[in-house]
Amino acid sequence: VSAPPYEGETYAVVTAFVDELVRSDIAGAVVSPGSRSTPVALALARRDDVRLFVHPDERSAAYFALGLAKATGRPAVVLCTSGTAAANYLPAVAEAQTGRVPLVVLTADRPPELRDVAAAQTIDQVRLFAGHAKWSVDLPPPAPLEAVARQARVVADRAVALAAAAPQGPVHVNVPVREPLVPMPQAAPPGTGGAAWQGRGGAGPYARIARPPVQVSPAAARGAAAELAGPRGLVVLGPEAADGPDRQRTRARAAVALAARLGWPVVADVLSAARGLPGVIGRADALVRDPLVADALVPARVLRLGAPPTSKALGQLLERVPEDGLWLVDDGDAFPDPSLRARTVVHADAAAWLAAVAAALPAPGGAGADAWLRRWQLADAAAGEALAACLADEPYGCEGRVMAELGRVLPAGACLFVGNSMPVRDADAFFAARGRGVRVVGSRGASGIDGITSTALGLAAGSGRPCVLAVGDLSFYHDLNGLIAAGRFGVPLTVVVVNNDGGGIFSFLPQARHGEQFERLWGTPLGLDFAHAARLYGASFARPRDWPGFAAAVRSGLRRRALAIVEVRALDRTENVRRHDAAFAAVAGAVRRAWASDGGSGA
Ligand SMILES: Cc1ncc(C[n+]2csc(CCOP(=O)(O)OP(=O)(O)O)c2C)c(N)n1
Ligand SMILES: [Mg+2]
Repeated sequence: VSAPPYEGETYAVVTAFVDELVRSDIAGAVVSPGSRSTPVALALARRDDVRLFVHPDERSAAYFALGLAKATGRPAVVLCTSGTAAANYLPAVAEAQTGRVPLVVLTADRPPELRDVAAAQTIDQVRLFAGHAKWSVDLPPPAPLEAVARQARVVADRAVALAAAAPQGPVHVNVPVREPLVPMPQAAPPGTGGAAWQGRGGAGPYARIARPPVQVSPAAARGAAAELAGPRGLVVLGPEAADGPDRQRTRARAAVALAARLGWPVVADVLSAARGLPGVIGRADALVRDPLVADALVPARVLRLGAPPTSKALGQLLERVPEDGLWLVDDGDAFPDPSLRARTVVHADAAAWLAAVAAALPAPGGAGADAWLRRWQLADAAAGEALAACLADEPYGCEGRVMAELGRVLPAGACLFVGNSMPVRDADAFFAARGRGVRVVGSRGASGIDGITSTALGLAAGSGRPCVLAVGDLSFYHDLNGLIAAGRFGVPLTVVVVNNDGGGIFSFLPQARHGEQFERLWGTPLGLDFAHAARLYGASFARPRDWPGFAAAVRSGLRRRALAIVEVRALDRTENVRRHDAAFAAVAGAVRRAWASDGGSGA
């Protein structure tokens, strides 16, 4: 194989850097237009083994990359030019750090001699995301030095490996380049043929950065098993880190298997891969809102994985676990417990640790579920029936029922991306698609209402599955720009906009009861007609009038394999609070009846 043409030191070094990113296996690259980023953009675009998305809005672009990474668990690359373009990445970078999403952020920059001297389109980009990034590197400008080429390759390998390592997150590589920014073909200087410039032989990376799982010693597993085992325990699975669907499933199954050994119920957040697995409690949020029901469900010991649960009510239940009773298992090095009550935090490969502890426990007795397990299971089943009955009577526009309907309509293997504010909470309470392998994904790191549409489009592009986004009207407005990705990249997405004309969540908060300036400051009705957004971005648009019409619109959106917007005109926001209360009251009644008619539940 003959060496590629030499195009000057900038292209030689930048091409080596990009070659190494690709060899390290990335989910794709999202590039925004600009001049200073030209060498990196061109080097990426020349690769036919990289999925390249050219997105004109950097804020949306970074969120699109976030979605790509969420779909696959592989780091996604974003690239922009110098100046405020780079600053537009901050929201997605912050979400990537807090939500554990692997991202490699590349910002083109002026070389050092042009910084802080009023050069055009130049801001201080060095460590721009420090505090939000796992690693910040300011590369030297390209030079015809072998050490510089080696460094470019090593930094690329380290960036991808570090982003993907638990806790997954963003790394920032600031890339200064000098003019000329376009290729300058010339005779290759001697010594540019080796591994530094051309890469190692074969397809592998220049530096293999390995992190084999640490084995859990049998003694440590026995110790943990002995301490954990006991009555009235609970395994709680929160929102997943973005380490890919395979690892998420493996971890979820390992948690379920350990719980079976312990004889404990498993409670799964809607954003946990365990939701929908057989026997897993999916109605905890609705269950523990009632004080009397919650009293009967306070666990004596808890093993928690993932991020803190979406459900505030469940979080409050966990605050009642006795001292010494709360264990966390964290794949990374964090202390993800805002209650500050965890007694034991295990930093380990969670799946391996769970399996080792399960193996150290005796097989379950087979005497049938004990009273505690049975109490949870009866309650979950009763809650499911009560919610189904209650929602079936709800008029068109009831927000909770939107989620219940989606549970019926989504095909097996589909993805549901839930926006922040009420959609994720309503999905936690009301979405059920048992046993059909619907993957539910959200962005609960920093829980912003920005970038939701772009993240969903990135997820759709990366997963290749049929995807539905459920999003509030303010959140949808916030990232209208993101819709451009659907048509540009041919990414199909069905967007269900739950339009309650404002921030529905605030009606659940004390600000609503206080009342002063409520609509002006929190309700914030925008009065937008989203049909115009559909027209602008070439989407189909439907505004159904009843539930059969809603189901038909979502199905037809999915069949269309393009951008489809389905707007649900929701009930009044105050009415929405009443209907939530009524549904949860129905659950409480049903659970108490179920327990009363079952002597064995012990409640
Ligand atoms: C970027 C950002 N700005 C502001 C907020 C605060 N916030 C939380 S929920 C919400 C209202 C969201 O309204 P909508 O998307 O319509 O959802 P709904 O509450 O109606 O379900 C706001 C402004 C936020 N989380 N993120
Ligand atoms: Mg709203």
